[in-house]
Amino acid sequence: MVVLSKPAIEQLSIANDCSTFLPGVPLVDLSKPDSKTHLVKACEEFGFFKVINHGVPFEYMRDLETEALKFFSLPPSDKQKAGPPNPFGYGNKKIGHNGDVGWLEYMLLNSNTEADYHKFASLFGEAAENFSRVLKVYVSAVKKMAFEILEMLADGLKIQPRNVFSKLLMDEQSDSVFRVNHYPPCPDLEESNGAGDLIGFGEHTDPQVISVLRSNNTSGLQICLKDGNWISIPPDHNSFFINVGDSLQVMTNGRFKSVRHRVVANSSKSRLSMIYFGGPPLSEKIAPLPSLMKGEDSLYKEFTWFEYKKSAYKSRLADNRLGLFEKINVAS
Ligand code: GA4
Repeated sequence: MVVLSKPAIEQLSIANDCSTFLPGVPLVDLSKPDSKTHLVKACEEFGFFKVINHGVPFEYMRDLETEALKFFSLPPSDKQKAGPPNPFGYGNKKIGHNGDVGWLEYMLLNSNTEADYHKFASLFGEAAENFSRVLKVYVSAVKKMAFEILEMLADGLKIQPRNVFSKLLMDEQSDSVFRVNHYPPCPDLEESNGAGDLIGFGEHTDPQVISVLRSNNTSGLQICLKDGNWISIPPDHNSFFINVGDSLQVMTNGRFKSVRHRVVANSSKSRLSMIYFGGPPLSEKIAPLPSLMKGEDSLYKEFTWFEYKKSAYKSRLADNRLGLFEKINVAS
């Protein structure tokens, strides 16, 4: 990672220092029989929750973290062999193509084709075999957990078939992404003396159906509550944090909230997060499920995931991407 000079740091935005620590974020124990009710409530209230007893062995997380850290410690010229993220590859500070920047470096992979892992790993010689192997093991375990959560959500909402959400991610053509973010420590933050937090990854909502995040024990993740206040999420390397994405908000006609979130940089510790973004096939029509409408008007115009993605890639990170697809319902 190249260390930024002072003026470069100043180009990055500062989050207004309005974050508070609230221990009230939903925690769902997946092994409990009543967890589906808690999952639904968490998606309605926060669009975000933490899961424990998720069934993913800790070694899977630890092994991938070790391999990812090895990758990020390579010289910049080696990491750049993966190519700029277009949409997959290695990125440093620049996020998307419309001028967003953050205090991080990252890799983006197509999580639906193992071939992509091999292609990525093969750029780094023999040692990369391990990377590709642990990535495959981790991603398939996390996907399995995501499918299960989506099926429990369908049960909790009392809709059928129970794979109504999970089938989108299970589809061979599912457009899912895997991201590993490395936020190096930012020592200059100490000098800013409470002036605010440097943005590691700017505020945004995730466009997909569901996102599954696991990080090391370094803080940084914050979510925005319904009242507009930001809260810091205490890290927990044994657990997963789940976000509702824009597509799930639409499918539930706004009943579930796609959570706005961001990451602030840390002055002394590096943060490593790995995120699976479960998305539908490109041709999939995204619209509120009739079984959830119960006489309500649809809040959204129907669109395909391809159309949504195309418009998302033209947007800035903080934009309200769903705005373009909202229906103006005229009361009769
Ligand atoms: C946010 C969620 C995922 O990280 C991501 C991001 C993508 C990217 O980094 O290339 C986007 C962003 C994300 C939404 C708006 C566009 C696209 C950067 C950006 C400015 C991989 C995704 O799918 O959408």
